Amino acid sequence: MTAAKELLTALGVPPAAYGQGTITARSPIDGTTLGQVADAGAEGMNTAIAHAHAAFLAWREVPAPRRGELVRLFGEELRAHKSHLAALVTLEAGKITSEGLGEVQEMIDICDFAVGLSRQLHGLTIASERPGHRMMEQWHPLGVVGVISAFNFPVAVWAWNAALALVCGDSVVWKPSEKTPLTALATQALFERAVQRFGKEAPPHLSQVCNGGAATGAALVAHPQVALVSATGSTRMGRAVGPQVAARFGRCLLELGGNNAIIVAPSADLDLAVRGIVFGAWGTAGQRCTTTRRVIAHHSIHDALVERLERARASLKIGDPRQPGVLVGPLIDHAAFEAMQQALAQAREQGGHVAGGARVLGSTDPEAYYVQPALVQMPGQTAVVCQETFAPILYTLRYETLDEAIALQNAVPQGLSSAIFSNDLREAEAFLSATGSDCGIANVNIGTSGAEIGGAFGGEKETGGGRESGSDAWKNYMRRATNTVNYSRSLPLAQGVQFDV
Ligand code: UN1
Repeated sequence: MTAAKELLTALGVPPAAYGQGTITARSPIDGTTLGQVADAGAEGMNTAIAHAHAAFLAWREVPAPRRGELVRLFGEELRAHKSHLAALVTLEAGKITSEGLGEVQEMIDICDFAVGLSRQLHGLTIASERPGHRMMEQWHPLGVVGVISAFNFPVAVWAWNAALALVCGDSVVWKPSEKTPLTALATQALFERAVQRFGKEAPPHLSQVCNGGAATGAALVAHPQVALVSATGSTRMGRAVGPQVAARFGRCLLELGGNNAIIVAPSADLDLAVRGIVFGAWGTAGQRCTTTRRVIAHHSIHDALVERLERARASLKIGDPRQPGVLVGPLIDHAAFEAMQQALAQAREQGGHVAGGARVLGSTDPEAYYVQPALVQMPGQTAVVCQETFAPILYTLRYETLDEAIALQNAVPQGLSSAIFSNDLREAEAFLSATGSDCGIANVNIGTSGAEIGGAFGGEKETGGGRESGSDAWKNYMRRATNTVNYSRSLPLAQGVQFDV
């Protein structure tokens, strides 16, 4: 409690903001209560959206490079408070220290990206078929952007959305995970500081946070004035959100479950592969949507690889994520632990050989859920392997031909991230080709997690199809207008249509 209070105070959050309310923030490190936060509820959410819409109407008139200046100032606040916010991420989400810092670094990086972008929000000029005409497209601000984020990246994923939305001229309403309300309050406080420094051009309520449960989120999803709902979480959540937003013809950006595989080919550099797999599978306690959940290894190197992975697995340091040398911190809560145990039981039933997976440190930390990472050799890609379990479980499979490996990699419902370790150019390129990996992210000789913000992030199939952060993902946050201007003295019709008046 004290540590959280110190951090929140340093980050500018007054104690009253986390002194009472129905949402309890707990640290997965030891189960202690960090604070109580109020649930905005549907009413609070609707009020926030009305305010956000008014803010949007003002903000869209501020020139984009000037909007970028606000995001630049926010990036400065993040730089200045990086260690405090990172420590709070560690406390509330259970990430190891370097990953907490990495998460805040992703926020800083997307701010930098968005600042540059604020001078590059460009449309095309397109050849018109009519003489004396010019055709072009413009990108205009879209409206209120709703962001629903998950506990595992409690602040970075919001920042990917908010930094872009703000330079694009939108306002933002954020519904964070109920499991991580405090990091959201802290981020909001830093944003408010940036607004103060920026001055009056920023309307009030430009970016707001509404903590809350299902009813609060549902109000955001249902509201006709929320032009875009960007939601990160489980496929189950996306299945509920997507159709509701579609029913009101709103826009959705979904970033849902992954079931990411690494193919290890005979020519692979096994040192690299082991390093990539160990971090990808067991780092972050398996709680990234980009976590490596499957290894598909060529039969000629399978046993050697598994042996090395098992050695690495057994030597990983599990425990308090603030301690140096720890790679595997706690699972977020008891439900996550139960889900992991259930998946391991199913894996055994389906013919798997399980190493690890047991609870540890239960006697010293009875209210925290630390587990040994699990390595599970499977006889085939059974039902349990096809589902995403948000825990450090790695399934291994064998293959004979690359076609077979790619078919296995693609034969799951999710399509987020994927990788091949191979020093054979033909294999690597085949994996990246149209007939290769069907994922939104496909890598060669690096793991499945830890994507940089400069690329578009997201995936296909049950991952939801959304793309956020880099590349041209900004287009999600704007509306496109096609404009044709006639500067001639006649009115020719398109497609050569003639008519007389
Ligand atoms: C997530 O787990 O929701 O690629 C996002 C990565 C991070 C983002 C993960 N940059 O692992």
